[in-house]
Amino acid sequence: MKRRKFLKNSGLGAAGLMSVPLVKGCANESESKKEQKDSPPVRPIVIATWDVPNATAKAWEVLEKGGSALDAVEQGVRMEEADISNQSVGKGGRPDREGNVTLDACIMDQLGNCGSVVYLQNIAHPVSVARKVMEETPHVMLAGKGAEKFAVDNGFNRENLLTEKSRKEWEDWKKTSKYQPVINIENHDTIGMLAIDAQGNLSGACTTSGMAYKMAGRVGDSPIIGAGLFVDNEIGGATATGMGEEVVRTVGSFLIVELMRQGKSPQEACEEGVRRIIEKNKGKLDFQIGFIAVNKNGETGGYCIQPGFTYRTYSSEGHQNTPSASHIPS
Ligand code: SD4
Repeated sequence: MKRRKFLKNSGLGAAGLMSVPLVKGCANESESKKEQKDSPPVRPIVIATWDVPNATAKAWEVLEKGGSALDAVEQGVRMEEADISNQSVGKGGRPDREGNVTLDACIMDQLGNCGSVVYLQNIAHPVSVARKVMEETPHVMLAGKGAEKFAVDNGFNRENLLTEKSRKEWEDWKKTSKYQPVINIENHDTIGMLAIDAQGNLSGACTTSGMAYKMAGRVGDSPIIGAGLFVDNEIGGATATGMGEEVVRTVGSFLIVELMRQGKSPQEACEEGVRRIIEKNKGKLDFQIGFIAVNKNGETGGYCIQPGFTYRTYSSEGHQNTPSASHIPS
């Protein structure tokens, strides 16, 4: 679909979507028309943590073809899961301290449905397994061996996710075994993605191999609904990257969506989310957290503790990588 046609459809999608409840709820037709005029038009957009142009381009391609936000975020983050040069996500991810690559991911749609996998091994696309959990099971989260079995039963192939590069780095790390989470790993880290489609619906996904050389069994924020990701179709969505333990402690993404519900802009909400983490840590800030958010109007924001975090957006206005404002100045 050509961009212009897509935009036209976006507008039509918005009008179509909004006319039903407005006509129902209004006393007369002119009131309904006024409310429709006052409602902001749908603004399809994709936003992702870090500079991941292939991922956002893929998600936008899905939206441009009239696809759903849910398909867009799944297809988008799969690009990073498949990219072995990204050692924080999917195949090629850095292992835990025992040499096992263990993946975490979640996905959430416009109806509040969600699915998640934690400590998943040998399966390259955890986000798609998370979607299957959401769509095919009565549960929200599957872990470890059970998640792997579920994936295989549903047609996913088992494969070795530890690349030679990640294995060598792990062998080197074992010489000192010093656990020191790295801030802003090569500007390429956990990927969280949010999208709004032409119908005005919001979805999000988050996927990671977690902190490199973590303890065996450790799970971070990324697959935890409310912590690493949260979407409320009436309000907006948020997602996180960085030290997962700190995001879990503040239920960061849920907090940011609730702050937007109270009237904060996505930028203000991300800043407040980071401020809460800073407050809890009383000045000890030797770690990174980055939040991004989008509201129902397609406005975006991002904020982090340490300089160096960026996020990428793709909309009808074009695509760009934006350096996030940070608590600690650059
Ligand atoms: C985690 N938030 O597992 C993820 C990983 C990450 O920098 O973003 N690492 O805690």
